[in-house]
Amino acid sequence: VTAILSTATASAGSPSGASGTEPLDRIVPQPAEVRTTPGVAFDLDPDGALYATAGSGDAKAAADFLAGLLRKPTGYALPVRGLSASAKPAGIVLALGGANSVTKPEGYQLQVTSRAVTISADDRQGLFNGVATLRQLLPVKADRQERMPGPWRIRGGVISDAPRYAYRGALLDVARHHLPDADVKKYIDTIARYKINYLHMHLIDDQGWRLQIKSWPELTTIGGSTGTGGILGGFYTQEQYKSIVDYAYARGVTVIPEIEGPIHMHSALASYAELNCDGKAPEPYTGWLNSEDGRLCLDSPVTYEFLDDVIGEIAALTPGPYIHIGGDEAHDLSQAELDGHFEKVAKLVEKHGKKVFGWQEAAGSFDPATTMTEFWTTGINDEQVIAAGKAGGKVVMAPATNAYVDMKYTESYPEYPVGNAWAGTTTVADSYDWKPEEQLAGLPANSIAGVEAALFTETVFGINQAENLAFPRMLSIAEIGWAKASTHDWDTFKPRLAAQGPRLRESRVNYYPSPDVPWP
Ligand code: TNX
Repeated sequence: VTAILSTATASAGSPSGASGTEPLDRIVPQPAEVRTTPGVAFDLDPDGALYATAGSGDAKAAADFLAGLLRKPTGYALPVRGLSASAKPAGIVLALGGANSVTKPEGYQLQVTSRAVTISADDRQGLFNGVATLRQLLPVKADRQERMPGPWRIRGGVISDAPRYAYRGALLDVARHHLPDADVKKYIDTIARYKINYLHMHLIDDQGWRLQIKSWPELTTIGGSTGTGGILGGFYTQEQYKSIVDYAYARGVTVIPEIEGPIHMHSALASYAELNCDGKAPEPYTGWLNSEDGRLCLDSPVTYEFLDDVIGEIAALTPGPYIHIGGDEAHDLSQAELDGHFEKVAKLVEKHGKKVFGWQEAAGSFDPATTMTEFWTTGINDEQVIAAGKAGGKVVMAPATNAYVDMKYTESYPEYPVGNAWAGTTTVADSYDWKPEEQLAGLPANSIAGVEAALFTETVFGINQAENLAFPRMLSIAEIGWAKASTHDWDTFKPRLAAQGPRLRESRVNYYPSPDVPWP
């Protein structure tokens, strides 16, 4: 066993594997600034501890998260202790605010000396981002879910880092096929490693309603009973949803729930007759394309009483700032119908204390200054999206041609019907080969909030297939969202991406070993 383990570790390591450390330039996403201190390394002490800024729940949360990751593979106790302002302890230090001020939102400084590993940040996200980087400086065996022999050595140096964009998202469609909560958490584990900070949960669509709403219980008993192709129905109780939200927060990820509308709502219409214009509930829908009977009854006051209840319950369960109100593909509605619907929904979202996020089809119907828009293609509402950007609105770029990770990698991927192809095939190189600021001519660059990798799941049956499509392409999107535009280069990205293979493998992430990438 030892021989196998050491082979795995050596093959995953660097050319400088002799010193037993990971190089500082093998990180995804690429940090803003990296300086190695030659000849210096930190060894984790079997009796060592973590120190978190005393009185800071955020520093303690980041330290608890890191300690929780390290205890199993190291077998060390790694207690988390309070750090007073003047102390300079040996060990791993998580310092919020104070001397090493970083000042950029979500930024951090990670310093490794022979005595201490110090992550300093000015905000909670910064600490979690520093932890994500530190994980990639640890030997690959740190990702093993069993005790491994030391040493646990980290190369000396300083990394100063901050993201290019504030929004780095992953859309996970749990509506087309339900994904059990434990699998959603595993997905969160993986995206958090790469500093993805928003999980956009596509909770509702024609084929399934996945979140328990206590005031409208049939949404889940009927609307949640099935999925695309008639399989993988299911839903999250409010407790399960809360536990997903908490799990994400404990890893630096904010959940954004999406409810759809005015189309893509067949699962609601199938659950309650009174939501239908003709007062009759259709059968649940299990087809692969959009339902033709999935449009809300826009003239009925019941529709908006219903949405008020739903948005109210979701808002109460969701600490994050946004509720995504869908809006995509409502091609058959007039602009007046769209405006009327989105204005009412936006009011409800605001009434329940949240900010509005919506697909680009809704852009012209909102107050651009207070809403966030999600771009997925050119040719729909382009002028309104540009106008929103010019008026101070923020836009998230999720171009289907590059960032929809439900697209097949190649035409022969795989032999069975997993993956869509309507936006073309998307190799790993393609997922990296795009620029947020070049997607929509005329959109001001400073209106771009960030990027999102979307995994729609009509063709995805469970976590193994979800992971195979999402990874490694998610890492391309993470890199585009985080790293400086000036370091964007496939040839230097490729080996950094390759180095993640062994880590993903140790974590049992079923990534696609694309031939684009020189995996070790
Ligand atoms: C388009 S683009 C959709 C989804 C589908 C997806 C499949 C957009 C916001 N909507 O309803 O699931 O394509 O790739």
